[in-house]
Amino acid sequence: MLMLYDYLPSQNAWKIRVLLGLLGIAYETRMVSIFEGESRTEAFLKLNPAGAVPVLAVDNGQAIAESNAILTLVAEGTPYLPTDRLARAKVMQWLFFEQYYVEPVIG
Ligand SMILES: N[C@@H](CCC(=O)N[C@@H](CS)C(=O)NCC(=O)O)C(=O)O
Repeated sequence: MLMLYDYLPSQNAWKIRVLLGLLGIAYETRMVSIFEGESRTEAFLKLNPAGAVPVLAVDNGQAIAESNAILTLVAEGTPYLPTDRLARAKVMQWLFFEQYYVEPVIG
């Protein structure tokens, strides 16, 4: 079962929740109190050395961080991540746009 390390006010974690929900993928949630230092514990830093949510732990114990990397992992093989090169690059265009122009302002 997928495990999402989450923090409810996080817009980056929200994106993961939305996609998992749209695809009907079952997952478990572990809340991380980022303002209480839970994202800076030794255990959490092993999951994501950047000390931030979201993190998605997959079945084999590996974990992936960075919301848009998680989105592409989850979206692979679905219409949300096309195989056509140009269409796929267009998805990447908006994912990079979001991280550069939108996310820092909200953060
Ligand atoms: N670029 C990262 C940003 C992750 C991020 O900044 N997460 C925030 C919550 S939205 C966080 O966990 N901050 C805790 C900290 O930096 O200590 C992503 O897209 O996942």
